[in-house]
Amino acid sequence: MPIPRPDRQGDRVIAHVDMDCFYVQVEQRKQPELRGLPTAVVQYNEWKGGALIAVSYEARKFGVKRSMRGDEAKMVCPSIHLVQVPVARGKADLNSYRSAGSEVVSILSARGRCERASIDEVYLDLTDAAETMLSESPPEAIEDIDEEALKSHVLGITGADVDGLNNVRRWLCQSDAVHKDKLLACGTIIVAQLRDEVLRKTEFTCSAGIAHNKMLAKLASGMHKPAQQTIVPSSAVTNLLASLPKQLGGKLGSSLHDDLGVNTVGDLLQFSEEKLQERYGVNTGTWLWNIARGISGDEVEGRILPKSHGCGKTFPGPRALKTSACVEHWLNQLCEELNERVQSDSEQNKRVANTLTLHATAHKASDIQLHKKFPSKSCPLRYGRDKIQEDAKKLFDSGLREFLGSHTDGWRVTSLSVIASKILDIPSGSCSILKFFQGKSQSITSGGSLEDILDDDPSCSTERDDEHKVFSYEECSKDGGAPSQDGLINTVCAQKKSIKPKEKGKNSILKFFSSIDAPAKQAQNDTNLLHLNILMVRVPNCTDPQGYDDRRHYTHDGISLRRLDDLWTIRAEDIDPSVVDELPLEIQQEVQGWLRSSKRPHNCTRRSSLLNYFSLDKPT
Ligand code: DCP
Repeated sequence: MPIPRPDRQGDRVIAHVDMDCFYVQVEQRKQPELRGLPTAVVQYNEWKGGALIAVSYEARKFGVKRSMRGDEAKMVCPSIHLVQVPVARGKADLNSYRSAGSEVVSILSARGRCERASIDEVYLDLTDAAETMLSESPPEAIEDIDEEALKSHVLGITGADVDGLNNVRRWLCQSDAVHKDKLLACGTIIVAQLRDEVLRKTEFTCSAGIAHNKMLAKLASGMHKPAQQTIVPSSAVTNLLASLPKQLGGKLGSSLHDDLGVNTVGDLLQFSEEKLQERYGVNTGTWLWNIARGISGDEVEGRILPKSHGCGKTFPGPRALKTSACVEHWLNQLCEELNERVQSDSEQNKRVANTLTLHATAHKASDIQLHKKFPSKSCPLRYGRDKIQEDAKKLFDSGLREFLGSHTDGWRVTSLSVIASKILDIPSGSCSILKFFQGKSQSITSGGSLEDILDDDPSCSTERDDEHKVFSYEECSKDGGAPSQDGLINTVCAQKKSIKPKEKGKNSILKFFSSIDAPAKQAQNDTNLLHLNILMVRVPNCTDPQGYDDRRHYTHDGISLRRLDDLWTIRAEDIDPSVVDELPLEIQQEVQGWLRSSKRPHNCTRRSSLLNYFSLDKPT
C-alpha cells in the first residue's frame, strides 16, 4: 500500500524537464531542412504508412496525432514529412534517441541532483543552487532577468494577462516574499538558464515544471508546451489539484467512492488524516491526505543511468511467430542488441547487469479465447552474446512448456522482449569482484540447469514492469487498437515506473490511482510506490490534445545483496576461469590478484575484511 514520505515541502526546488516532441527533434537535427515543418517520426513498418510515434508541434496544428498511421496523417496534413525511425536487426534502433537524451542529461545534471526518469525527461533537485543564488545574487539584484525566465507561467500569477512579463518580473523580485517563494523564483531563473543552455548545445527545446516537489513539478511541466516553463507556488497548489480530472480509478478509487463518496482528488480534502487512516490504514491514509494537498516527500534520486536495458518486438496478426525456429531467430536479434547494450554499459559506466528476464505474449491454437499469460522467466545474466541467446532460449522454452501445459497442438507468439536488470556498479577494490560474481556464480552454465530459472521473479513480472520496461511503448495498444508491426520496448532509465502503456492527458489521474493495487506487494517494504503513483500523474489541460503513452517506470532500490552470505563463502578454486575472461580487463586483473593471494596463508584476514565491507551494505 502507499507509504507517505516526510516532505520538507517548502524547502525544496524541484524541476521536471521534458523534451518537446523528442524523436522529431532528434530527426530534425539530423535533417535541419525539416525544422519548423510539420514532421512526424513513424515506426518501422509499411502498413498504412507506419504508426506515428512522435509528432512535431507544427503537425499537431493540423490535427495530426500520435495515434494515427502515416497514411492518415498525410490525409489531414498533406505537407507532413514522415521520417522513419532508424532500423537495425529488423527492428527499431533507438540508440540515437538514447544518446541525444544523454546529451541533455549531461547539461542538466551540472546544476543539481539529477534523476533521468525516461528517455526524454529528468527531475532536478535545484535546492542548493537556488539557496546559493538567493544568498549571492537574488533575483531582485539582477538587472537583466533572462527573458526566458520572464516568459514563465507562474500559476496563480500569470494568465492570459497582456502584462504577463511584468507580472512575472514582479513575482520573481518580491523582496518581501516568503523564503520558499524566493527559492522558487531562483529556481525559475536557473531552469530558464539550463533550458537555454540545452538549446544552444544540443539544438533541442524542452519544457519544464518547477515546484516544491516532484509530483507538482511533473504536473506542471506539460501544462505549457513546447519550450516553456510553468511554476507552481504553494499558493496555487489547491487550485491546480482541484483542476485535475474527475474520476479516481482502480480499486482504491472504487473503495473511496463506495466508502466515502469520494470521486475526485478535491473531494478528499474534506476528510481528516485520522479519518482516512481509520479507513485505509496509517500509511495509505496519510498518503491520501498528503496527495490531496500536493504534498510529497519523494526525493530526486541521483541517477542518470538506466536501471535496466530492454529490447522487444511485437509480431501482430499474421506476423505472429509459430515455430521455435522463428522465435529463436528473433530472440537472437534481440539478445544481440541487448548484449551490445550491456557490454557498452559495462565498459562506459563500470556496471554489470545481473538478471536476464524474458517476457512474451503467446496464444494457444486450441483455446484462443482463454488468455492464459505466458509466464515471465528470469535467470542470472551471463555476459556474451551467445550465452545471452542461449539462456533466453532456455527461458522461452521453459515458459512455453508451462504456458502450454497439456495443449501442445500449436501456439503463436505475438511479442518478445528480453531485459537485463539488477544493474550494479562494479566498485573498485577486491570487494567488487564478489558483487560481480554474485550473479555469475549461479548462471546457467554448462553445469547449470533450468532450476536456475526464476519462475515469475516478482521483480521481473510483466505486470509490474516497473523495473524493466523502463519505458515500454507498445504501439497502438493504448487505445485498444491492434498493435502495429513493430512495438518498441525502450529501456532507458527510468526505471520504471509504470508499465503498461499509459495515457497522458486528462484521464491520467485514473492511472495514478489505478496503479495503486498492482505494485502493492512491492510497496510493502518499499516506499517508492508513492514515487510510482506520483510519476503517473499527468497534466490536466495539457496542450497536447492527444492521449499518449506514459512510458515511465519506477523501480525500487531493492538491488539484491541477498546472496551475500553465499558470496562470503566463495573460494578461489570455485571460480570458473572462463567467467574471469569475460570480465573487463581491470576486473580480470583484480580477480587474478585475488586468486593469487588466496593461495597464500592468512585468507581469514581477507575474508573478514570482505565481510566487513558487505556488512555495511547488508540489508537490514
Ligand atoms: N515514444 C514512442 N512511442 C510512444 C510514445 C513515445 O516511441 N507510444 C517516443 C517518441 C517520443 C518520445 O518517446 O518523442 C518521448 O515521448 P513523449 O511522450 O515525451 O512525447 P514527445 O516528446 O514526442 O512529445 P511532447 O512534446 O508532447 O512531450
